[in-house]
Amino acid sequence: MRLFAAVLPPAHPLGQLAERMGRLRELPDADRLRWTGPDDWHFTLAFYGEVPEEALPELQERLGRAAHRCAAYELRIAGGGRFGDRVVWAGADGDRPAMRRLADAAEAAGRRAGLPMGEHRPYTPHLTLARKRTGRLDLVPYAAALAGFSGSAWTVTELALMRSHPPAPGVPGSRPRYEPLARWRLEG
Ligand code: 3AM
Repeated sequence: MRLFAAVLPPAHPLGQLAERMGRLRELPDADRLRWTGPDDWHFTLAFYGEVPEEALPELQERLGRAAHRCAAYELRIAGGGRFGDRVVWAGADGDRPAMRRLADAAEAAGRRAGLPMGEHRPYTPHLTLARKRTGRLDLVPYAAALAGFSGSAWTVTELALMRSHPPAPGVPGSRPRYEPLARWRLEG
């Protein structure tokens, strides 16, 4: 099963972001992007890829330990950016060093559980809002429309293990569905 670790923002900041996203969806060519919605929104901490069933108990055990070591922290959804011409995302402000420590701990949990984690990349906290479908599209105006956005702060108190169900093959507009499998309180 396809798994990743994430931070799930609460309803209020998600609603604020949804309101701002209205502006982005009015930009020219917005229909050439595949948009995500508040039900999907999360900050990925670490991506585990396809995890065999038998590796799940150890991954959960390791994630539980990671959450035990990491402290709760303040976060807000703020600003935004793009990954090249592929992805438009909203960013995070607040205790970013604590977010990075949590992401590092989630990545280390995967590695210690024996999962092939790939190379370690610098962590960019982001919440994916849209992905390009096809062709060339300048995403700068979308990122610019998020400049100055700052949602309400909240305290991140949990780490979630998420399952990603792939989109239905051959169904236009079909999106992956995300399901929380387990959550742990941050207790460090
Ligand atoms: O929602 P975001 O974009 O933060 O991009 C994928 C998504 O994160 C990411 O994992 C999350 C759940 O699917 N993802 C998918 N394939 C990936 C890969 N090969 C990946 N991240 C890193 N490497």
